[in-house]
Amino acid sequence: MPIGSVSIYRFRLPLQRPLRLNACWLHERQGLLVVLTTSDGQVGLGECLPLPGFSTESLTDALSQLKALSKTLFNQSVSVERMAQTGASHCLDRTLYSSVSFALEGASLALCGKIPSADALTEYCPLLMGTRQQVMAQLANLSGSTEIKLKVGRSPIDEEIERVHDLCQKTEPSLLIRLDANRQWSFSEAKIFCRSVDSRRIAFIEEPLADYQRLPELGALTGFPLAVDESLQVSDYRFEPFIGLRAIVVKPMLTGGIVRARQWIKKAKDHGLRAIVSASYESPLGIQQLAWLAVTDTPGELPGLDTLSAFDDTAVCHFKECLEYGVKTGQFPMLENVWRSTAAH
Ligand code: OSB
Ligand code: MG
Repeated sequence: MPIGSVSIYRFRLPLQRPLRLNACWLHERQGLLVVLTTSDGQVGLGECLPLPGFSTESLTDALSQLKALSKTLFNQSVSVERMAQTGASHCLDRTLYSSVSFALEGASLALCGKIPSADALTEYCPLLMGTRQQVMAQLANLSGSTEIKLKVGRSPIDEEIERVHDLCQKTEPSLLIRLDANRQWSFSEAKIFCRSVDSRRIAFIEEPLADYQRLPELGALTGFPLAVDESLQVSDYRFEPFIGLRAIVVKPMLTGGIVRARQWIKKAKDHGLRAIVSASYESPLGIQQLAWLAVTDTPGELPGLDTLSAFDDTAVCHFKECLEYGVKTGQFPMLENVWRSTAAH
């Protein structure tokens, strides 16, 4: 089905408290809701939400690209089916920002009836972060998860080792821990860490090394279970399995959109690796689309979608209501309309 019109709305979602992401502090998420209407009047929603400190593009970059695209979107050769199948970059024959692909593909998949509009109910991997006390408090609220994820890499290495020991001791031996150091360690710090932690309790550690190209060397030296995450964002990243590599963590908002993410997932499986769908602090719309992807392409894995709890609850509820009303009426109250374009024919 061809596209009849494109509308873009700007939104803000406040976080409950400032969130530290690598070098920057985030107070709210700002993004774009992209509304595609097909020529027969069906509405599909997608979200464009670059993550400061991680995405290469800014929101302004993404909006300019979306505006520049709208003529191409109305070409007769473009259909939501093709976009959902081959990816937005391929279908529109140009290199798109990751967040732009995510939005166009999310809206197209919804229009093709692939992504259900109700919550794709799924369990996710609980995300623990903060001080030792905060982590223990978060742990007390959990029930029955088979894996949890702990952010490391922010305190001196001995303290991080202590935190992990502590967590191992306070939990059942059957519970596996995913760790994530977001490239904060030197090779020698990572080596000390891998040799001091009981690897039988660790599912994998995501990207421990600042010098990330040395990950295979760390695997060969320690045999510690490892995962790649940020590496998938590098456009010329040449994926090669290596000793120790267990999993690929895929963040569709950052790594080229939903269709590209599906290719990464397939590649991981072909190499006998785990593939984990993971969030980049999307709105409830993006999370629902990621949950659909996880249920469809990585059944049996707990996706890393424990990020909605970082937002203000009331704002999340309002946003959900606004989406529901908008799909029915084409109006999105509380959102600022910043662009609208309609096919000439
Ligand atoms: O490094 O995995 C990360 C969220 C935003 C940016 C980077 C990361 C994350 C997460 C998401 O950790 C939650 C998860 O993967 O479980
Ligand atoms: Mg990570």
